[in-house]
Amino acid sequence: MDAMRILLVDDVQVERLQLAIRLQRLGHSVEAVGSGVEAIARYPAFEPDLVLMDISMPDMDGVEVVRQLRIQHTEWVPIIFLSGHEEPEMIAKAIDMGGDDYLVKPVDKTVLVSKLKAMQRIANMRHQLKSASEQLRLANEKLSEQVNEDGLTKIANRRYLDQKLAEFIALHGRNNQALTMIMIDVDHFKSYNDHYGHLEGDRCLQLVAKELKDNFSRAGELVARYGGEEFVVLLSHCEQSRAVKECERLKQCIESLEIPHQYSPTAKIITVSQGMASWTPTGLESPEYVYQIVDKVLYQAKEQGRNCYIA
Ligand code: GH3
Ligand code: MG
Ligand code: MG
Ligand code: MG
Repeated sequence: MDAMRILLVDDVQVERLQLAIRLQRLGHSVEAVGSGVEAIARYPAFEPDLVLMDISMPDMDGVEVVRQLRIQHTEWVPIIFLSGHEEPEMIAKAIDMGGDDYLVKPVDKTVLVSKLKAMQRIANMRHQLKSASEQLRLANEKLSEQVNEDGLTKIANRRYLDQKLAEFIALHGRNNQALTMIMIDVDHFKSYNDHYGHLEGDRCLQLVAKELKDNFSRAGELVARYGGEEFVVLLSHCEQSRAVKECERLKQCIESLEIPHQYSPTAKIITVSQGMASWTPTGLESPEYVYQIVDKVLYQAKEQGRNCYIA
């Protein structure tokens, strides 16, 4: 039998010590207390796998102690009552009040060992269930993160962006506050792929995404991969004048990566073009509508020669 942590409660010292010694000889670690009040106090820190609870005790009887333990601790721990009485009504009442089993004193050694075994089986099952549900919880957490994450760049994906944009529009509409969207497109990226290979292209997108994420990581800022080599930065409570500065900062931080792009007619490094819009939403704009507007502005930035932003 695996060792259990057993909380033993009995007001009669001799009986308590005798039983404690027997349990210890069976290999269990025992915390023996002489009253219900002590039992309730010791229970949380001791974290028992099993409670053996005398029923007849002067200050608070065992049935009441168990009732309180069951209320205070939602996590189920098996409890076996100990009593000199073997009337069926007594047993029924004890189990009704939250006990899992009942042992008549003086406790027969064979019966004790087998009942401990039964409780241990249940306790083991409980541990397994607990760790399985913890694993499930972690897996679910990871899954819900992945649902919102772009696989290549590990930043927010389009799905998450759509959702957040709708929320931002509603919130800024309600609060009458300015919202900024910057749509970013990597310049001459097709030729980057063509010359450096698709894998290098992927690596380049990862670097650009990380740079954006590192630079726009404050509360109310969101960086997402819109698709392909296009990214979006959303800036909460951000008006035109600040937004222009953010575009300039963004331009410089991508330049500062100095990712060589020998075949770019714009510069010999990777650059981006940006289309930006700052406005106070009515709250009724659809995300699609906003993307369309900002995409048109981005197109103008491309027309103007790239590595620039248009507001
Ligand atoms: P422009 O300056 O006008 O934006 O030119 P461009 O070449 O960047 O634009 P275009 O739309 O012609 O090309 C975008 C390229 O981005 C084509 C596509 O293969 C590449 N691309 C899109 N997604 C990925 C990706 O996940 N990985 C890699 N390596 N390339 C991608
Ligand atoms: Mg007693
Ligand atoms: Mg593009
Ligand atoms: Mg491009």
